[in-house]
Amino acid sequence: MNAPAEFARAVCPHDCPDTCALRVTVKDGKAIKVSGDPDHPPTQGVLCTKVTRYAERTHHKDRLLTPLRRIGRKGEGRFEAIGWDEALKLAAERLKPIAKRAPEAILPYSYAGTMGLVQGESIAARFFNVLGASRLERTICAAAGAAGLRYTYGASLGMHTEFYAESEIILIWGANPIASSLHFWTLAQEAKRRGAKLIAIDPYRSLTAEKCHQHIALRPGTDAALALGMIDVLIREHLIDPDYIRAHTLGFDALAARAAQFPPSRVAQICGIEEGVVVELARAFGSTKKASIRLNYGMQRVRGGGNAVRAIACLPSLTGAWRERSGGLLLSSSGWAPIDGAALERPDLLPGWPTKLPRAISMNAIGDALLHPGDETFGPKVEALIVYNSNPVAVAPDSAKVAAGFAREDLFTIVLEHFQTDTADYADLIFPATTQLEHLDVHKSYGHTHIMANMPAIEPVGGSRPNTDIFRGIARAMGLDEPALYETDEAIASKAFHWNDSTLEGEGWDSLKEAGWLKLRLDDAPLANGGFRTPSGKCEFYSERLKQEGLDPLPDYLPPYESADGSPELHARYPLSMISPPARNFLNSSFVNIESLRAAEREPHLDLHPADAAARGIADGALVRIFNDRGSMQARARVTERAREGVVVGLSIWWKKLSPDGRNANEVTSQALTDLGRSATFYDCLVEVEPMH
Ligand SMILES: Nc1nc2c(c(=O)[nH]1)N[C@H]1C(S)=C(S)[C@@H](COP(=O)(O)OP(=O)(O)OC[C@H]3O[C@@H](n4cnc5c(=O)[nH]c(N)nc54)[C@H](O)[C@@H]3O)O[C@H]1N2
Ligand SMILES: Nc1nc2c(c(=O)[nH]1)N[C@H]1C(S)=C(S)[C@@H](COP(=O)(O)OP(=O)(O)OC[C@H]3O[C@@H](n4cnc5c(=O)[nH]c(N)nc54)[C@H](O)[C@@H]3O)O[C@H]1N2
Ligand code: SF4
Ligand SMILES: [Mo]
Repeated sequence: MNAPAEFARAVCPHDCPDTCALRVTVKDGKAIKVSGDPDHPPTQGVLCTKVTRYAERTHHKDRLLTPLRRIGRKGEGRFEAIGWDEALKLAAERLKPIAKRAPEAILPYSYAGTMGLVQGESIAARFFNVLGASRLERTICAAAGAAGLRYTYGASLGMHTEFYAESEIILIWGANPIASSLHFWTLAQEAKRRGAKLIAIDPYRSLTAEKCHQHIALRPGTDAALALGMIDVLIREHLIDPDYIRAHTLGFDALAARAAQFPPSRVAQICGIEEGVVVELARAFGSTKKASIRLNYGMQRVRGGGNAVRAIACLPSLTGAWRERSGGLLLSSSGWAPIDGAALERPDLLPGWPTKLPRAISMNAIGDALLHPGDETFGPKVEALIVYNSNPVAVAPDSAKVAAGFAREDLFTIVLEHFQTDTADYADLIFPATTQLEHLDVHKSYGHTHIMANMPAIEPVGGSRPNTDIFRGIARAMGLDEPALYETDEAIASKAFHWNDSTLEGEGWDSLKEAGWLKLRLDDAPLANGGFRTPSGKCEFYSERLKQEGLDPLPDYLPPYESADGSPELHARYPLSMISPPARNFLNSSFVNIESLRAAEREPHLDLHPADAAARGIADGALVRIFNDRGSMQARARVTERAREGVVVGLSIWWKKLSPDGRNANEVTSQALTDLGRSATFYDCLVEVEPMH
């Protein structure tokens, strides 16, 4: 007789703003179904298609079940199974002498494979801190926007997603929520039913853009010009809130002068849109205080991404939209939970803390970093690399260099993974990691205001272990005796938050575990009466801090590195801008190996405008080669007006080895960094496309 089915409660660990509450049906020790928790207000019982397949992913036949040692060439993917003791011993033997001689030659590489605070950077960070390893700038995704808001608001302050449902106009700006944040789309739909106007600002007619009332298809990387043009119209047409500006902002006159350089005619030219569209957009936004912007990351992956966020962030402060809880903007609520980062990561364990820290290496230039021979300025050559919660060989830009770096025979690489990814193929040792259904964790969210607890629903599959356990094991095998390395997951989880913070008063780890989630106590309209966290306490249109750093104190439009304006010569050779935003059925490169989801995406496609296709003799359905000086990839052309003229779109991020030519969009993307925040510039990329014969 089979055991009866039971539910366990979990949290979606993926890099998605929605952070859903999950119900896991467990039978005979196996997860057989994962569904959305109907009791969790942000989740409302609904999951995206990807995560309804989480049981399929967890019990997939390709799950890594034992440690593996490489027996083939790097990248070839041939391994043999070994026991845990032997694997940990091998790791320790290689790492110990490097740690002794040149600790900075050891580099962690991780991102948000899991957003969990325990399986993310707790024991891992402590381990690298104790060693004095190089630090990693974790800036692949959100750093430009975060910096833009930090200079303007003092922090990533903003609206609560739930109140978008009450907005009268929503600008969905550089965001594709139907694919990337489904629960926000539900709220936008509710607003629409109540009469709100939805406007998408996106070079591509995404799944979301096609369902909005209006779609403004600007050129990639020109958002700052559009926002400055709106500012100019708002000011000239007196659609601003003088009292809010006087009380809560700094630098209005200087901003007005800057915006005056962006009349609608110039903006139209820069963005490749009609002049009237700029004027109408400003009027629509200025017509009501219940005007909101769902700002997202798609618009900041270009050279001027930080400035663009700064320019857009000025808009609700000019119109006083912040006075309403349904007015303002949201980029991320990630910083609102009172996380105790010092307790989790223990930076005080760093050898030179707090004055002389080990060097930091940008994850966005990992290719160059791995290929660097080492010198005075760079410091020691990277000799050991430990990858967890990330798949850099597929997701990092300028992939040929990344792969060449990973292929270095003298580099010792450890990868902690669920599956044998493109990155794992280059490992010397692979350690099998547990999934969210098998380990304990705690979460904040970057799209809602709940903190959440994830309790294991099943035992670890095969011989897999939680990241924390794997790092404890390596530490023990290296003979490290720092007690913080051996704290239990539950002890770490219990101190992840400042429980005495006003947002969590009266709560604690036990009540979080008991309830599954807790809503932070926050003001409904956090900026209605000011409350910016800049040095001046105001919304800083003009930033003295930027000036002191030798940067422009006012937001400006910086043409993309790779564009007709930014690099005319390059543009003459490679006239098409390529963007590679997420495909609906993948989550970054996660889920690409889940057959049902890959089948839904079919194969790598390239969407291109009929005029661009005709000029190159490319028919719908033809195989094409996309290339620039960095590399090339192949895809199947879809000739469609979804792509605006001059822009090609390759939805991503494919596993290279599951693509017909073993390549993906990052063959052509660059390692250049954004103006603010040193973020990646995935959508600042010129290419040419030709039919394949
Ligand atoms: N299904 C799915 N969901 C995901 C992810 C996934 O891979 N798959 N990834 C997760 C992660 S890590 C992140 S960061 C978020 C990303 O999700 P979003 O923050 O929504 O960002 P993107 O999907 O990168 O881009 C959103 C839209 O911006 C457009 N865009 C590109 N360049 C520009 C530009 O210069 N200006 C403007 N205005 N728009 C531009 C793109 O065409 C795209 O339709 O989604 C998360 N959710
Ligand atoms: N061309 C292009 N490139 C992009 C982007 C783009 O839009 N276009 N988007 C960029 C963005 S926004 C981001 S955030 C990055 C994302 O890049 P990554 O953070 O690398 O995201 P994933 O590709 O999903 O890889 C996460 C890996 O972590 C593993 N993992 C998950 N949970 C655990 C765990 O508990 N333990 C261990 N050990 N492993 C785990 C998963 O199996 C998966 O292979 O990619 C960037 N790259
Ligand atoms: S990926 Fe996002 S929408 Fe899908 S289940 Fe996870 S949190 Fe929810
Ligand atoms: Mo991201």
